[in-house]
Amino acid sequence: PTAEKPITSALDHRFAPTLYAQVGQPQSWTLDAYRRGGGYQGVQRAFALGPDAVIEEVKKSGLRGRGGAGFATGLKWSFMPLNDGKPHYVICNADESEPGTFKDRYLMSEDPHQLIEGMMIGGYAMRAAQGYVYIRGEYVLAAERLWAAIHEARAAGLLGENILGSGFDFDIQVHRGAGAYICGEETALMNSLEGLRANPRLKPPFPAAAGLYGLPTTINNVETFCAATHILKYGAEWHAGMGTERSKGMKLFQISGPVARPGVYELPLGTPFRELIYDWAGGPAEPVKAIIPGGISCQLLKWSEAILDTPMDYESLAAAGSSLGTGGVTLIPESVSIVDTTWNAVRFYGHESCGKCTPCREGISGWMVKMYEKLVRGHGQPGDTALILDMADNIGGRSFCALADACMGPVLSSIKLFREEYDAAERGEVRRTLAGRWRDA
Ligand code: L3W
Repeated sequence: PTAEKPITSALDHRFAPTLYAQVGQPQSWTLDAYRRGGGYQGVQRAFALGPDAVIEEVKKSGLRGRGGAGFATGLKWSFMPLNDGKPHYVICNADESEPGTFKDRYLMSEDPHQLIEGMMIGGYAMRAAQGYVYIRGEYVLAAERLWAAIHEARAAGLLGENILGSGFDFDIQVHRGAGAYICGEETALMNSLEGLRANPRLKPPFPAAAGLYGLPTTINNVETFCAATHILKYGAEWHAGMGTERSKGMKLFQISGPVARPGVYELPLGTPFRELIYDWAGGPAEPVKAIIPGGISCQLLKWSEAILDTPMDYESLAAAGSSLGTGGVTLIPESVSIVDTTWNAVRFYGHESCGKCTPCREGISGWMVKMYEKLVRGHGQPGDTALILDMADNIGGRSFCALADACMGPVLSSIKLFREEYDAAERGEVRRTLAGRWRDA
Protein backbone atom coordinates (compact mmCIF):
# COMPACT_ATOMS: atom_id res chain seq x y z
CA PRO A 1 0.00 0.00 0.00
CA THR A 2 2.91 2.39 0.46
CA ALA A 3 6.30 2.82 -1.11
CA GLU A 4 8.04 1.57 2.01
CA LYS A 5 6.09 -1.69 1.90
CA PRO A 6 7.10 -3.62 -1.21
CA ILE A 7 4.76 -6.20 -2.61
CA THR A 8 6.04 -9.42 -1.12
CA SER A 9 3.88 -11.95 -2.89
CA ALA A 10 5.21 -14.11 -5.68
CA LEU A 11 1.89 -13.65 -7.46
CA ASP A 12 0.97 -10.49 -9.33
CA HIS A 13 -0.94 -9.18 -6.38
CA ARG A 14 -2.51 -5.76 -6.16
CA PHE A 15 -1.89 -5.06 -2.50
CA ALA A 16 0.79 -5.95 0.00
CA PRO A 17 -0.24 -7.47 3.30
CA THR A 18 -0.61 -5.11 6.22
CA LEU A 19 -2.44 -7.04 8.95
CA TYR A 20 -0.12 -10.01 8.47
CA ALA A 21 2.93 -8.00 7.34
CA GLN A 22 4.84 -8.87 10.52
CA VAL A 23 3.87 -12.53 10.61
CA GLY A 24 6.97 -14.60 10.05
CA GLN A 25 9.42 -11.78 10.86
CA PRO A 26 12.00 -12.59 13.55
CA GLN A 27 10.64 -12.00 17.08
CA SER A 28 7.63 -10.29 15.46
CA TRP A 29 5.75 -10.26 18.78
CA THR A 30 8.23 -7.91 20.50
CA LEU A 31 8.01 -4.14 20.80
CA ASP A 32 11.37 -3.74 19.02
CA ALA A 33 10.18 -5.67 15.97
CA TYR A 34 6.87 -3.84 15.96
CA ARG A 35 8.58 -0.47 16.08
CA ARG A 36 10.99 -1.50 13.30
CA GLY A 37 7.89 -2.12 11.15
CA GLY A 38 6.60 1.39 11.88
CA GLY A 39 4.47 0.43 14.88
CA TYR A 40 2.71 2.94 17.17
CA GLN A 41 2.58 5.58 14.42
CA GLY A 42 -1.18 5.10 14.03
CA VAL A 43 -1.92 6.02 17.64
CA GLN A 44 0.37 9.05 17.43
CA ARG A 45 -1.61 10.27 14.43
CA ALA A 46 -4.81 9.60 16.39
CA PHE A 47 -3.54 11.84 19.23
CA ALA A 48 -2.75 14.57 16.69
CA LEU A 49 -6.23 14.33 15.13
CA GLY A 50 -8.26 14.27 18.37
CA PRO A 51 -10.92 11.70 19.34
CA ASP A 52 -13.85 12.92 17.23
CA ALA A 53 -11.70 13.09 14.09
CA VAL A 54 -10.53 9.53 14.74
CA ILE A 55 -14.13 8.29 14.65
CA GLU A 56 -14.67 10.27 11.42
CA GLU A 57 -11.52 8.73 9.96
CA VAL A 58 -12.74 5.19 10.74
CA LYS A 59 -16.17 6.05 9.28
CA LYS A 60 -14.58 7.38 6.08
CA SER A 61 -12.40 4.29 5.74
CA GLY A 62 -15.50 2.10 5.26
CA LEU A 63 -14.21 -0.47 7.78
CA ARG A 64 -16.82 -3.07 8.74
CA GLY A 65 -16.62 -5.47 11.69
CA ARG A 66 -14.50 -8.53 10.94
CA GLY A 67 -16.05 -10.81 13.59
CA GLY A 68 -18.82 -11.91 11.24
CA ALA A 69 -21.66 -9.40 11.34
CA GLY A 70 -19.93 -6.77 9.16
CA PHE A 71 -21.45 -3.81 11.03
CA ALA A 72 -19.90 -0.39 10.17
CA THR A 73 -17.12 0.16 12.72
CA GLY A 74 -17.06 3.97 12.68
CA LEU A 75 -20.83 4.06 13.15
CA LYS A 76 -20.58 1.65 16.07
CA TRP A 77 -17.89 3.80 17.68
CA SER A 78 -20.08 6.87 17.20
CA PHE A 79 -22.86 5.25 19.29
CA MET A 80 -20.76 5.76 22.41
CA PRO A 81 -22.01 8.71 24.47
CA LEU A 82 -19.71 11.71 24.65
CA ASN A 83 -18.87 13.50 27.88
CA ASP A 84 -21.36 11.58 30.04
CA GLY A 85 -18.84 11.48 32.85
CA LYS A 86 -19.10 7.68 33.19
CA PRO A 87 -16.32 5.16 32.72
CA HIS A 88 -16.33 3.68 29.21
CA TYR A 89 -14.92 0.32 28.11
CA VAL A 90 -13.55 -1.15 24.92
CA ILE A 91 -13.53 -4.91 24.61
CA CYS A 92 -11.76 -7.02 22.05
CA ASN A 93 -13.71 -10.15 21.16
CA ALA A 94 -10.85 -12.63 20.80
CA ASP A 95 -13.01 -15.66 21.58
CA GLU A 96 -12.36 -17.03 18.10
CA SER A 97 -14.31 -20.30 18.07
CA GLU A 98 -16.26 -20.32 14.81
CA PRO A 99 -15.39 -23.59 13.07
CA GLY A 100 -13.13 -22.88 10.09
CA THR A 101 -11.87 -19.62 11.60
CA PHE A 102 -8.27 -19.20 12.76
CA LYS A 103 -7.05 -15.73 11.74
CA ASP A 104 -7.14 -13.87 15.07
CA ARG A 105 -5.03 -16.51 16.76
CA TYR A 106 -1.96 -15.57 14.67
CA LEU A 107 -2.67 -11.84 14.81
CA MET A 108 -2.32 -12.14 18.59
CA SER A 109 0.52 -14.64 18.83
CA GLU A 110 2.64 -13.09 16.04
CA ASP A 111 1.79 -9.38 16.27
CA PRO A 112 0.15 -8.55 19.62
CA HIS A 113 1.29 -4.90 19.60
CA GLN A 114 -0.82 -4.30 16.49
CA LEU A 115 -3.92 -5.23 18.52
CA ILE A 116 -2.79 -3.19 21.53
CA GLU A 117 -2.36 -0.15 19.26
CA GLY A 118 -5.80 -0.69 17.69
CA MET A 119 -7.40 -0.88 21.12
CA MET A 120 -5.56 2.26 22.21
CA ILE A 121 -6.95 4.07 19.16
CA GLY A 122 -10.46 2.78 19.92
CA GLY A 123 -10.12 3.65 23.60
CA TYR A 124 -8.91 7.17 22.78
CA ALA A 125 -11.71 7.80 20.27
CA MET A 126 -14.41 6.43 22.57
CA ARG A 127 -13.14 7.98 25.80
CA ALA A 128 -12.37 4.65 27.47
CA ALA A 129 -9.62 4.24 30.02
CA GLN A 130 -9.85 0.46 30.25
CA GLY A 131 -9.75 -2.24 27.58
CA TYR A 132 -10.30 -5.98 27.94
CA VAL A 133 -9.26 -8.75 25.61
CA TYR A 134 -11.56 -11.75 26.02
CA ILE A 135 -9.42 -14.48 24.52
CA ARG A 136 -10.37 -18.05 23.75
CA GLY A 137 -8.93 -20.17 26.58
CA GLU A 138 -7.22 -22.64 24.25
CA TYR A 139 -5.09 -19.85 22.73
CA VAL A 140 -2.34 -20.20 25.32
CA LEU A 141 0.58 -18.90 23.26
CA ALA A 142 -1.46 -15.95 21.98
CA ALA A 143 -2.49 -15.03 25.55
CA GLU A 144 1.09 -15.29 26.81
CA ARG A 145 2.46 -13.15 23.97
CA LEU A 146 -0.32 -10.62 24.50
CA TRP A 147 0.42 -10.37 28.21
CA ALA A 148 4.14 -9.98 27.51
CA ALA A 149 3.41 -7.27 24.94
CA ILE A 150 1.15 -5.42 27.40
CA HIS A 151 3.94 -5.47 30.01
CA GLU A 152 6.42 -4.18 27.41
CA ALA A 153 4.00 -1.43 26.35
CA ARG A 154 3.45 -0.40 29.97
CA ALA A 155 7.21 -0.24 30.59
CA ALA A 156 7.63 1.92 27.47
CA GLY A 157 4.90 4.36 28.55
CA LEU A 158 2.53 3.20 25.79
CA LEU A 159 -0.03 1.99 28.30
CA GLY A 160 -0.80 3.62 31.62
CA GLU A 161 -1.21 7.28 32.48
CA ASN A 162 -0.68 10.22 30.14
CA ILE A 163 0.43 8.06 27.21
CA LEU A 164 3.15 9.77 25.13
CA GLY A 165 2.24 13.07 26.82
CA SER A 166 -1.24 13.04 25.27
CA GLY A 167 -3.14 13.26 28.54
CA PHE A 168 -4.84 9.96 27.61
CA ASP A 169 -4.85 7.17 30.23
CA PHE A 170 -5.46 3.63 29.05
CA ASP A 171 -4.68 0.08 30.11
CA ILE A 172 -5.61 -3.41 28.94
CA GLN A 173 -6.43 -6.63 30.80
CA VAL A 174 -6.48 -10.07 29.20
CA HIS A 175 -9.25 -12.45 30.27
CA ARG A 176 -9.01 -16.08 29.19
CA GLY A 177 -12.25 -17.90 28.39
CA ALA A 178 -12.98 -21.43 29.53
CA GLY A 179 -14.04 -23.10 26.30
CA ALA A 180 -17.57 -21.87 25.54
CA TYR A 181 -18.48 -20.71 22.03
CA ILE A 182 -21.37 -18.64 23.40
CA CYS A 183 -18.83 -16.26 24.98
CA GLY A 184 -18.24 -14.91 21.45
CA GLU A 185 -21.76 -13.48 21.59
CA GLU A 186 -21.04 -9.97 22.80
CA THR A 187 -23.55 -9.79 25.65
CA ALA A 188 -22.74 -13.30 26.92
CA LEU A 189 -19.08 -12.24 26.76
CA MET A 190 -19.77 -9.27 29.03
CA ASN A 191 -21.66 -11.48 31.50
CA SER A 192 -18.71 -13.85 31.54
CA LEU A 193 -16.28 -10.95 32.14
CA GLU A 194 -18.45 -9.85 35.04
CA GLY A 195 -18.17 -13.33 36.54
CA LEU A 196 -21.73 -14.32 35.68
CA ARG A 197 -22.98 -17.30 33.72
CA ALA A 198 -22.47 -16.61 30.00
CA ASN A 199 -26.10 -16.22 28.96
CA PRO A 200 -26.82 -13.59 26.31
CA ARG A 201 -28.62 -10.42 27.36
CA LEU A 202 -31.57 -8.84 25.64
CA LYS A 203 -30.72 -6.20 23.00
CA PRO A 204 -31.50 -3.30 23.05
CA PRO A 205 -29.99 -1.85 25.10
CA PHE A 206 -26.93 -2.24 22.90
CA PRO A 207 -23.54 -2.34 24.62
CA ALA A 208 -22.86 1.31 23.70
CA ALA A 209 -25.77 2.31 25.94
CA ALA A 210 -25.44 -0.33 28.68
CA GLY A 211 -22.55 -2.76 28.36
CA LEU A 212 -19.97 -4.05 30.80
CA TYR A 213 -21.15 -3.33 34.38
CA GLY A 214 -24.03 -1.42 32.75
CA LEU A 215 -21.64 1.20 31.36
CA PRO A 216 -21.02 2.33 27.75
CA THR A 217 -18.98 -0.36 26.00
CA THR A 218 -17.86 -1.14 22.48
CA ILE A 219 -16.90 -4.65 21.42
CA ASN A 220 -14.91 -5.31 18.27
CA ASN A 221 -13.17 -8.31 16.83
CA VAL A 222 -9.32 -8.61 16.86
CA GLU A 223 -9.00 -8.05 13.11
CA THR A 224 -11.23 -4.96 13.31
CA PHE A 225 -9.00 -3.28 15.91
CA CYS A 226 -5.89 -4.28 13.94
CA ALA A 227 -7.36 -2.75 10.76
CA ALA A 228 -8.03 0.49 12.68
CA THR A 229 -4.30 0.68 13.48
CA HIS A 230 -3.44 0.87 9.77
CA ILE A 231 -6.34 3.19 8.96
CA LEU A 232 -4.92 5.71 11.40
CA LYS A 233 -1.38 5.16 10.16
CA TYR A 234 -2.05 5.32 6.41
CA GLY A 235 -5.33 7.27 6.30
CA ALA A 236 -8.97 6.56 5.52
CA GLU A 237 -8.48 7.05 1.76
CA TRP A 238 -5.82 4.36 1.63
CA HIS A 239 -8.22 1.88 3.24
CA ALA A 240 -11.20 2.95 1.15
CA GLY A 241 -9.08 2.47 -1.97
CA MET A 242 -8.98 -1.30 -1.45
CA GLY A 243 -11.83 -3.75 -1.83
CA THR A 244 -15.16 -3.03 -3.48
CA GLU A 245 -17.68 -0.20 -3.45
CA ARG A 246 -19.25 -1.22 -0.13
CA SER A 247 -16.77 -3.75 1.22
CA LYS A 248 -13.55 -1.85 1.84
CA GLY A 249 -10.08 -2.93 2.81
CA MET A 250 -8.06 -6.09 3.20
CA LYS A 251 -9.48 -9.21 4.83
CA LEU A 252 -7.87 -12.24 6.38
CA PHE A 253 -9.36 -15.21 4.55
CA GLN A 254 -8.80 -18.67 5.95
CA ILE A 255 -9.02 -21.82 3.91
CA SER A 256 -9.28 -25.38 5.16
CA GLY A 257 -10.36 -28.74 3.78
CA PRO A 258 -8.75 -30.66 0.92
CA VAL A 259 -6.42 -28.04 -0.55
CA ALA A 260 -2.68 -28.15 -1.09
CA ARG A 261 -1.91 -25.11 1.10
CA PRO A 262 -4.54 -24.50 3.79
CA GLY A 263 -3.93 -21.38 5.86
CA VAL A 264 -4.59 -17.67 6.26
CA TYR A 265 -4.30 -15.32 3.27
CA GLU A 266 -4.63 -11.54 3.41
CA LEU A 267 -6.48 -10.40 0.31
CA PRO A 268 -8.64 -7.42 -0.65
CA LEU A 269 -12.36 -7.84 -0.07
CA GLY A 270 -13.93 -8.78 -3.39
CA THR A 271 -11.26 -11.34 -4.31
CA PRO A 272 -13.02 -14.25 -6.07
CA PHE A 273 -13.13 -17.68 -4.44
CA ARG A 274 -11.20 -18.99 -7.44
CA GLU A 275 -8.14 -16.87 -6.65
CA LEU A 276 -8.08 -17.94 -2.99
CA ILE A 277 -8.67 -21.62 -3.71
CA TYR A 278 -6.47 -22.07 -6.78
CA ASP A 279 -3.82 -19.34 -6.84
CA TRP A 280 -3.15 -19.11 -3.13
CA ALA A 281 -4.21 -22.43 -1.62
CA GLY A 282 -2.97 -24.54 -4.53
CA GLY A 283 -6.34 -25.90 -5.64
CA PRO A 284 -8.49 -28.76 -4.38
CA ALA A 285 -6.74 -32.04 -3.73
CA GLU A 286 -9.88 -34.02 -4.61
CA PRO A 287 -13.31 -33.31 -6.16
CA VAL A 288 -15.30 -30.79 -4.10
CA LYS A 289 -19.07 -30.41 -3.88
CA ALA A 290 -19.67 -27.52 -1.48
CA ILE A 291 -18.06 -24.45 0.03
CA ILE A 292 -18.63 -23.11 3.52
CA PRO A 293 -17.83 -19.45 2.80
CA GLY A 294 -17.24 -17.83 6.18
CA GLY A 295 -17.44 -20.22 9.11
CA ILE A 296 -20.00 -22.97 9.66
CA SER A 297 -22.69 -20.41 10.65
CA CYS A 298 -23.01 -19.41 6.98
CA GLN A 299 -25.21 -21.04 4.36
CA LEU A 300 -23.36 -23.64 2.26
CA LEU A 301 -22.73 -22.88 -1.40
CA LYS A 302 -22.72 -25.52 -4.12
CA TRP A 303 -19.40 -25.83 -5.95
CA SER A 304 -19.77 -24.37 -9.45
CA GLU A 305 -17.90 -22.19 -11.94
CA ALA A 306 -20.26 -19.31 -11.07
CA ILE A 307 -19.53 -19.63 -7.34
CA LEU A 308 -15.78 -19.78 -8.01
CA ASP A 309 -16.11 -16.45 -9.81
CA THR A 310 -18.13 -14.90 -6.97
CA PRO A 311 -16.21 -12.08 -5.24
CA MET A 312 -15.73 -12.60 -1.51
CA ASP A 313 -17.37 -9.46 -0.17
CA TYR A 314 -20.43 -8.76 1.97
CA GLU A 315 -22.77 -7.88 -0.91
CA SER A 316 -21.77 -10.58 -3.40
CA LEU A 317 -22.09 -13.32 -0.81
CA ALA A 318 -25.47 -12.03 0.32
CA ALA A 319 -26.57 -12.08 -3.34
CA ALA A 320 -25.30 -15.67 -3.61
CA GLY A 321 -27.54 -16.62 -0.66
CA SER A 322 -24.92 -16.76 2.06
CA SER A 323 -22.64 -14.37 3.94
CA LEU A 324 -18.98 -13.45 4.27
CA GLY A 325 -18.97 -14.24 8.00
CA THR A 326 -15.42 -14.46 9.32
CA GLY A 327 -13.92 -15.25 5.90
CA GLY A 328 -13.26 -18.83 7.03
CA VAL A 329 -13.62 -20.84 3.82
CA THR A 330 -13.94 -24.63 4.10
CA LEU A 331 -14.20 -26.97 1.13
CA ILE A 332 -16.37 -30.07 1.47
CA PRO A 333 -15.17 -32.93 -0.72
CA GLU A 334 -17.45 -35.11 -2.87
CA SER A 335 -16.46 -38.14 -0.82
CA VAL A 336 -18.05 -36.79 2.36
CA SER A 337 -21.72 -37.12 3.27
CA ILE A 338 -23.49 -33.77 3.54
CA VAL A 339 -25.91 -35.20 6.10
CA ASP A 340 -22.99 -36.39 8.23
CA THR A 341 -21.19 -33.04 7.84
CA THR A 342 -24.33 -31.18 8.88
CA TRP A 343 -24.77 -33.52 11.85
CA ASN A 344 -21.27 -32.55 12.90
CA ALA A 345 -22.29 -28.86 12.76
CA VAL A 346 -25.59 -29.49 14.57
CA ARG A 347 -23.82 -31.39 17.37
CA PHE A 348 -21.45 -28.45 17.72
CA TYR A 349 -24.29 -25.97 18.19
CA GLY A 350 -26.19 -28.40 20.42
CA HIS A 351 -23.14 -28.73 22.63
CA GLU A 352 -22.47 -24.98 22.67
CA SER A 353 -26.06 -23.85 23.32
CA CYS A 354 -26.18 -22.01 26.64
CA GLY A 355 -29.60 -23.56 27.39
CA LYS A 356 -31.29 -20.25 28.16
CA CYS A 357 -34.02 -20.33 25.53
CA THR A 358 -36.28 -23.22 24.58
CA PRO A 359 -35.92 -23.25 20.75
CA CYS A 360 -32.15 -23.63 21.07
CA ARG A 361 -32.03 -25.91 24.13
CA GLU A 362 -34.85 -28.29 23.18
CA GLY A 363 -34.85 -27.68 19.43
CA ILE A 364 -31.16 -28.02 18.66
CA SER A 365 -29.51 -29.74 21.63
CA GLY A 366 -32.44 -32.14 21.90
CA TRP A 367 -34.47 -32.75 18.76
CA MET A 368 -32.21 -31.66 15.93
CA VAL A 369 -29.19 -33.61 17.17
CA LYS A 370 -31.31 -36.76 17.58
CA MET A 371 -32.91 -36.45 14.15
CA TYR A 372 -29.52 -36.18 12.46
CA GLU A 373 -28.13 -39.04 14.50
CA LYS A 374 -31.08 -41.17 13.40
CA LEU A 375 -30.44 -40.36 9.74
CA VAL A 376 -26.70 -40.81 9.91
CA ARG A 377 -26.90 -44.14 11.73
CA GLY A 378 -29.04 -45.59 8.95
CA HIS A 379 -32.39 -45.46 10.76
CA GLY A 380 -33.92 -42.78 8.52
CA GLN A 381 -37.63 -42.93 7.62
CA PRO A 382 -39.71 -41.11 5.02
CA GLY A 383 -40.67 -37.67 6.34
CA ASP A 384 -37.57 -37.15 8.50
CA THR A 385 -36.27 -34.28 6.36
CA ALA A 386 -39.70 -32.63 6.38
CA LEU A 387 -39.69 -32.93 10.17
CA ILE A 388 -36.24 -31.30 10.35
CA LEU A 389 -37.54 -28.45 8.16
CA ASP A 390 -40.57 -28.06 10.43
CA MET A 391 -38.31 -27.90 13.50
CA ALA A 392 -36.05 -25.38 11.74
CA ASP A 393 -39.10 -23.24 11.15
CA ASN A 394 -39.70 -23.18 14.90
CA ILE A 395 -36.06 -22.48 15.81
CA GLY A 396 -34.83 -19.90 13.27
CA GLY A 397 -35.82 -16.37 14.20
CA ARG A 398 -37.36 -17.54 17.48
CA SER A 399 -34.33 -17.86 19.72
CA PHE A 400 -32.81 -15.39 22.16
CA CYS A 401 -29.49 -14.84 20.34
CA ALA A 402 -27.82 -15.54 17.00
CA LEU A 403 -26.56 -19.04 17.92
CA ALA A 404 -29.70 -20.93 16.88
CA ASP A 405 -30.07 -18.91 13.69
CA ALA A 406 -26.46 -19.72 12.92
CA CYS A 407 -27.19 -23.45 13.22
CA MET A 408 -30.07 -23.10 10.78
CA GLY A 409 -27.57 -21.85 8.15
CA PRO A 410 -25.96 -25.23 7.41
CA VAL A 411 -29.20 -27.16 8.13
CA LEU A 412 -31.42 -25.28 5.68
CA SER A 413 -28.82 -24.75 2.97
CA SER A 414 -27.67 -28.39 3.01
CA ILE A 415 -31.29 -29.57 2.61
CA LYS A 416 -31.92 -27.05 -0.15
CA LEU A 417 -28.77 -27.87 -2.10
CA PHE A 418 -28.34 -31.59 -1.41
CA ARG A 419 -31.88 -32.89 -0.93
CA GLU A 420 -31.00 -36.12 -2.72
CA GLU A 421 -28.56 -37.02 0.06
CA TYR A 422 -31.29 -36.50 2.67
CA ASP A 423 -33.68 -38.62 0.56
CA ALA A 424 -31.07 -41.37 0.51
CA ALA A 425 -30.60 -41.05 4.27
CA GLU A 426 -34.37 -41.44 4.73
CA ARG A 427 -34.02 -44.77 2.90
CA GLY A 428 -31.27 -45.75 5.30
CA GLU A 429 -28.57 -45.21 2.66
CA VAL A 430 -26.04 -42.86 4.16
CA ARG A 431 -22.35 -42.69 3.54
CA ARG A 432 -20.43 -41.84 6.67
CA THR A 433 -17.07 -41.32 5.10
CA LEU A 434 -15.62 -38.37 6.94
CA ALA A 435 -11.87 -38.92 7.12
CA GLY A 436 -12.47 -42.04 5.05
CA ARG A 437 -13.93 -44.18 7.82
CA TRP A 438 -16.88 -44.64 10.12
CA ARG A 439 -16.88 -42.55 13.23
CA ASP A 440 -18.54 -42.92 16.59
CA ALA A 441 -20.69 -40.05 17.82
C1 L3W B 1 -25.88 0.19 18.79
C2 L3W B 1 -27.62 -0.18 17.27
N1 L3W B 1 -25.16 -0.89 18.39
C3 L3W B 1 -26.16 -3.15 15.92
C4 L3W B 1 -24.00 -3.45 17.13
C5 L3W B 1 -24.25 -4.73 17.89
C6 L3W B 1 -23.10 -5.61 17.43
C7 L3W B 1 -22.88 -5.18 16.00
C8 L3W B 1 -23.48 -6.07 14.98
O1 L3W B 1 -25.16 -9.93 15.84
C9 L3W B 1 -23.84 -11.16 17.12
C10 L3W B 1 -22.99 -10.32 18.05
C11 L3W B 1 -21.69 -11.13 18.04
N2 L3W B 1 -27.06 0.56 18.25
C12 L3W B 1 -26.93 -1.34 16.81
C13 L3W B 1 -25.70 -1.63 17.42
N3 L3W B 1 -25.26 -2.77 16.83
N4 L3W B 1 -27.18 -2.28 15.88
O2 L3W B 1 -23.39 -3.86 15.92
O3 L3W B 1 -24.83 -6.21 15.24
P1 L3W B 1 -25.80 -6.85 14.16
O4 L3W B 1 -27.14 -6.72 14.77
O5 L3W B 1 -25.52 -6.27 12.85
O6 L3W B 1 -25.37 -8.34 14.00
P2 L3W B 1 -26.01 -9.67 14.58
O7 L3W B 1 -25.79 -10.73 13.56
O8 L3W B 1 -27.40 -9.49 15.08
C14 L3W B 1 -23.95 -10.49 15.80
C15 L3W B 1 -22.20 -12.55 17.80
O9 L3W B 1 -23.22 -12.39 16.88
N5 L3W B 1 -21.27 -13.47 17.28
C16 L3W B 1 -20.05 -13.10 16.81
C17 L3W B 1 -18.94 -13.60 17.38
C18 L3W B 1 -17.68 -13.02 17.08
C19 L3W B 1 -16.55 -13.52 17.66
C20 L3W B 1 -15.26 -12.86 17.53
O10 L3W B 1 -15.16 -11.77 17.03
N6 L3W B 1 -14.23 -13.51 18.00
O11 L3W B 1 -16.57 -14.62 18.38
C21 L3W B 1 -21.66 -14.78 17.31
O12 L3W B 1 -22.62 -15.18 17.90
O13 L3W B 1 -21.04 -11.02 19.26
O14 L3W B 1 -23.56 -10.35 19.31
O15 L3W B 1 -21.94 -5.28 18.14
O16 L3W B 1 -24.23 -4.50 19.26
N7 L3W B 1 -28.79 0.20 16.75
